[in-house]
Amino acid sequence: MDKAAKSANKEAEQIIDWGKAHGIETCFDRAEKIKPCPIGASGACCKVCHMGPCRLVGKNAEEEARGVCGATLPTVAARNFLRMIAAGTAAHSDHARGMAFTLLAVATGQAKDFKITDVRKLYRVAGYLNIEFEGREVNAVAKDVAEKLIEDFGRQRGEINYLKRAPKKTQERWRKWGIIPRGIDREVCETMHRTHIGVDHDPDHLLTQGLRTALADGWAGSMISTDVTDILFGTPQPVKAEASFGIFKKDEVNLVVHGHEPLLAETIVDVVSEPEMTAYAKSKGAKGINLAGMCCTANEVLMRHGIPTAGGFTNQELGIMTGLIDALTVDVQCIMPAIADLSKKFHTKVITTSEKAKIQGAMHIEFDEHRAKEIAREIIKIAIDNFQNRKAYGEHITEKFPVIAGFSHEYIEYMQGGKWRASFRPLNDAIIAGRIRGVVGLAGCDNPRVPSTGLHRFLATELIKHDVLIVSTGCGAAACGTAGYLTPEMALENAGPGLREVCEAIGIPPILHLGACVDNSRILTIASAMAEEGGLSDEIGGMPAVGIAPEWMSEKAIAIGCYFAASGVPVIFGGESPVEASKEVTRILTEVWFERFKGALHFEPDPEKILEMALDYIDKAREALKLKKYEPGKFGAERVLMDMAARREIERAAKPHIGIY
Ligand code: NFS
Repeated sequence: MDKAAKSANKEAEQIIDWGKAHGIETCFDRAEKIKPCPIGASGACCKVCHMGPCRLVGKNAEEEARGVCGATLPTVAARNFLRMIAAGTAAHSDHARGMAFTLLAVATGQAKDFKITDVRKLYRVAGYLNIEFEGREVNAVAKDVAEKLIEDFGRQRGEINYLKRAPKKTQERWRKWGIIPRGIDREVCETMHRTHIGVDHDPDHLLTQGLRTALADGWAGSMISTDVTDILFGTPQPVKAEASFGIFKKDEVNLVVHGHEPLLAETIVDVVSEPEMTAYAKSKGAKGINLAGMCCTANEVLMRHGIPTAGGFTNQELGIMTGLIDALTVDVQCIMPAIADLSKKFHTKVITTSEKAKIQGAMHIEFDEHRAKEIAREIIKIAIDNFQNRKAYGEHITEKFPVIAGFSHEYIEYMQGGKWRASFRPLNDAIIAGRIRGVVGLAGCDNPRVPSTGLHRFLATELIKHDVLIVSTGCGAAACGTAGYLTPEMALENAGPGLREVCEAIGIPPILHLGACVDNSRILTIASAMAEEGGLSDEIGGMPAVGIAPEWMSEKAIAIGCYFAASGVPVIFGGESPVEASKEVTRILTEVWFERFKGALHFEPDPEKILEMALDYIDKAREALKLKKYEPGKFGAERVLMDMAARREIERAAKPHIGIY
């Protein structure tokens, strides 16, 4: 990895250089200009009241520093950290709220442009919620499911619905330490209350509430979002698509969907190929309409429809700088406000679409699920009309890479035995035998403060080389996709011998693209299924599994890291620690959480060390589970993996046409 580069993505670097030559500033330049404030960055600045901000610095700061109110450094660092968890949880969960209310609107006939696409998934979710579904109208079941899920937001007492999807032992740990969330809004509200001046001052007590809030994100907000999106738009299964800037077409209208909530994007997918849309595009001199995605919205439509992706967070300005985007819709989260001004230098129309989010200088067309198609058509027409305004200005890139995406947990189960023998047994057996050393969840943002996407790329290649299977989401998955890593060939060329064998037998890439950031909840489901399958740990804690977010920057990432830690997964984040200033808080996040939950949250800027720590966690977990010591190329006994041919044989004998799970 070239540490001096702004991006590890060659094509991105090419656009950045073009920008430099043309005097165009991007997040990469701003990151260079604005150095992080070392006091705030390490968690030592308290600005929760107006007697401050108090900067708790100096020699022996941990022991002596006090704010005007007397708050100690551990209190301040913990409070700052908690507020990040609350904001992250609020973001994922507010997105989920929108999805749940849309499901309700569909079930009650008020959102005619949407339908229940995956009835099987609806029934599966109804099953989790103890809702009767056999012999009932689909919409009646959907209404009950939506209402039950909506309860999770405003519940004041009791426990979130999906708690019981976690292994019993994991639940017991949560109960013992009092971190079972009651309702999402209640936990976010209480966290904001406790961190107000003069309320909760005990760092451990504060951080325990942080975990309760984070669990409300992972096991409620994010999981609800994943489930409802699958119900409305289909549970993903592998699709072939393309990634990087070369996906934009010179002779077609390029419309890009960027942000997080998939409702508008799905509707655009639905109507974009209507004959009148194509005819309109042709009437304006374009050959057709090319729909593409950016950030997590891209992941949503990539894995369900094979819509190509231009990449993750740091690619959003660069996409505009190709000069080829005619319109870019945005909704909520991870949208750089800089794109509104930047777009003025090109012909791109930036369209904000959420009632919650506007950017000065951007066009605003508010999405409303009750007249979704009408709005989607309006937006497509704006893009088409703008095609004629395209100038030659911009750095055109032709490079693009094939990707395979769409590994839902249901598909992962299916691929290990087909419809009739779907299970997690082969994966557990491969881990037991040492063919697969362990599993890493590679997730989170990409970041202009490091060679962007470079840490993801480095860790992805190194981990698979060491026989670690990767499940990836969000911008982590986009970083792998735009590097050309999400293909089965990647296994042949780069994976260790054991992982390669497994990938070849099942026909999968060594890096599985699981979806958007909210789909980190799929990893929780997979870990729970592995615990239930037996032979490894009987809870999520203790599995040879690690979470890594090497380039994180958003508060959502912190919430995710914490819900994995509370669920029993050691997590390693890149970059400097936001609680660096307090030894006590750092000890709680690492040692204390590990003792209580078998999970932890570390911050480590050096990617080589991240790799070392991850492998060490995996090997120690293998040792504690008394599994065969991992040795490259030497495997223990295991059940024979069912290969594609054998699986097809069973299916052919059973039924001519088969769907997944
Ligand atoms: Ni998640 Fe980071 Fe944003 Fe998605 Fe990308 S930046 S934490 S991956 S787009 S939410």
